[in-house]
Amino acid sequence: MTDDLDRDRDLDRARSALDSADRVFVLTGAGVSAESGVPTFRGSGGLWKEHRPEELATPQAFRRDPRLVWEWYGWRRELVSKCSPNPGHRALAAWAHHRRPHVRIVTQNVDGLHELAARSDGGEAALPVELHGSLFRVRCTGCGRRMEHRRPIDATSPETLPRCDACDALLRPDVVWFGESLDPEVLEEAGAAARSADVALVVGTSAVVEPAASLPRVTASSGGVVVEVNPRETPLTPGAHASVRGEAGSVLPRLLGVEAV
Ligand code: BV8
Ligand code: ZN
Repeated sequence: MTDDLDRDRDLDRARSALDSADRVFVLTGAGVSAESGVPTFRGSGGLWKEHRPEELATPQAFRRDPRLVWEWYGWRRELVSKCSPNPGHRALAAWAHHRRPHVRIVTQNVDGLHELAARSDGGEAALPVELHGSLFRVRCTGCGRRMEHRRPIDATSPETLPRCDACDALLRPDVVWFGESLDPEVLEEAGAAARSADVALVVGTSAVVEPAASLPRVTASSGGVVVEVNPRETPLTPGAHASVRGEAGSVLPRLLGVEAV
């Protein structure tokens, strides 16, 4: 019984903070896409469980075995391309549209689901800042050219991996791997949104990956508050103004007053 009472109390505290906020910084992680069928990284059955992260999401791994890394990203791209935004993505998109221009959605996810929700429910205001890049974009390891790329990946051999039309060098996923720096302009845009926000709404992240995990702390150290939506506690929970224990797909439509469309 207390769990429900706690959840309702946190939901009320979260709702009143958001209602009185002028500017809101939203940070999402893999949890916001869990109900769309996209596996999270560190949860049960997470991406890191079946695959060895140190083998896959680093530039060293790609240099050592580009075929294996592309096999993983090709599998993820195939899986994600069959997923749709869930009511959590869609409530965020509709709410960002309604509250524009004072809501900025920043995501650690590379699945493109916030963008899909923005296109159907939210318009420009809901297009996210993608801190870690996109599964559906590639970058040339030779000439640096970036392009959208949605074709299936043939990772049967190193010879069948995607190559650049312009310089024939190997293409790589345009995502940020561990040990790689984030795009400075992207990070600055996210940092500015966090600094100027009255509320940081943090949804579905274990808050362990830096520098993303520190962005809500930037809001707090600039005088704002942190509101969290997550079925489990995270390192951000102790300092949060409210931490709603629940799933994004059911909490966000209620919290944002945008019934699941
Ligand atoms: C950097 C893209 C400067 C690729 C990702 C030592 C050496 C080198 C670096 C470091 C080091 N120590 C620390 C670092 C920094 C490192 C880091 O943070 N490491 C961590 C692990 C300690 N960071 C970096 O390397 C970054 N770059 O710092 O550059 C630099 C340069 C050189 C040397 C040093 C520093 C780059 C980080 C980006 C890495 N790329 N992804 C890809 O996707 O394949 S990170 C990866 O983790 C994803 O992007 C993911 O989004 C991100 C965070 O994970 P979460 O999104 O939080 O997902 P997770 O599964 O963990 O949690 C899910 C949560 O959802 C849970 O809390 C769960 O309870 C909740 N949930 C579940 N269901 C639901 C739900 N919530 C709501 N509703 C539900 N239904
Ligand atoms: Zn090239």
